[in-house]
Amino acid sequence: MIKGNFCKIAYPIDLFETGSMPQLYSSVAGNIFGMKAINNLRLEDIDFSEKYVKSFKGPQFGVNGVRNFMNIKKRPLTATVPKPKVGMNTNEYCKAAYEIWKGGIDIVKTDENMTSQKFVNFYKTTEKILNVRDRVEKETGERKTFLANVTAETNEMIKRAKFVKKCGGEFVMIDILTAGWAALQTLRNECQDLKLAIHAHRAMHAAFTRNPRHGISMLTVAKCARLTGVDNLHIGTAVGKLVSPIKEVLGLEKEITGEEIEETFLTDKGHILQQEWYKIKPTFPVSSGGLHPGLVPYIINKLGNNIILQAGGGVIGNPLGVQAGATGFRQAIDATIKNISLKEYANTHKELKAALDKWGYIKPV
Ligand code: CAP
Ligand code: MG
Repeated sequence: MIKGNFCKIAYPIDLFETGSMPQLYSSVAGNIFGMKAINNLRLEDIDFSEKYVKSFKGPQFGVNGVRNFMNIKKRPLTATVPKPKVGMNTNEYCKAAYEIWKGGIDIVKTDENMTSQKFVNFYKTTEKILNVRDRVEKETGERKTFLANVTAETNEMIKRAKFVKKCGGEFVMIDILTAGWAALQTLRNECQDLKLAIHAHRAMHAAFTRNPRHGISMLTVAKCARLTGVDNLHIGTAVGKLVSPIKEVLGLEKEITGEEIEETFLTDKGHILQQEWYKIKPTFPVSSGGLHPGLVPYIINKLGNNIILQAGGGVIGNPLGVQAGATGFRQAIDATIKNISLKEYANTHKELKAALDKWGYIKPV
């Protein structure tokens, strides 16, 4: 079907090797992008057939599974990446993590480019931080978790995932696009046996998702990530520091959490195809990138409670310190859920007040 600048192409299933994400991309997003005959081309979406969907694992835990092991029933989950992104040594990193958890955040996340540099060896840091985690859980009586970034050459990545399990972790994190689909599939298979959940960071996506006239949409990436089996996926904020239009963010949320997606192709709601997800579990949407407490009400009002809210600089940069920063971020979520304005809540919550005095309600431009 061709309509204006859009066309829909149907391929027979036998042209594809089921259960192979790399083969799909080599087929539908391969040489065609380099053809001299075209100036611009954009892959907006793919509608997967039942047979194809069922040839992938999907998330092992999904939204409910993660909520269950974190013992958090309804509110959004909270996460913080210690900043600066790289440069802190293991002790400095663990100290920040202690304060983040202690201040009321559920998840400490690794930054996408912190893997195993010489100042922050993966094995040493993972062992130490999960001990810290155990201590904070005892002190607070709350479940806490660590997203250990295992991104590396594939065999090394699997070794790191096994180590996370050995140290008592629940999660591995992977930069799905820089590691590649095959590496993600291998990790997903391994995590089945290890019973580990997967947090997917999308670093590099904007290199090919950002140009509306050329490349591959984030929707396509997100569908493939859910199909392959990531439990958490970054979807943007609409108000943060990174390009993420609200229409796209809402479309991504719907696609990775829904059971049956209605077609909005060729409408102003976005070029989304119908999709039946069969028994593939929903992936937890992560909203992140330039967030601080003042932006929390906007995001919860738009995306609802079934999200993971991540603030790095917006927690660490609190004038009262890291622990207070974590507390202030939680207070912004508590206030929003209770339907109390941040301004009013800040009268009796000094950590939130300090954050609002610093950042107000500013949306990064
Ligand atoms: C956020 C973040 C994430 C981005 C990625 C960063 O930190 O850790 O990598 O969210 O973008 O390094 O920028 P801050 P996206 O909270 O300090 O901004 O979520 O859109 O994939
Ligand atoms: Mg980051």
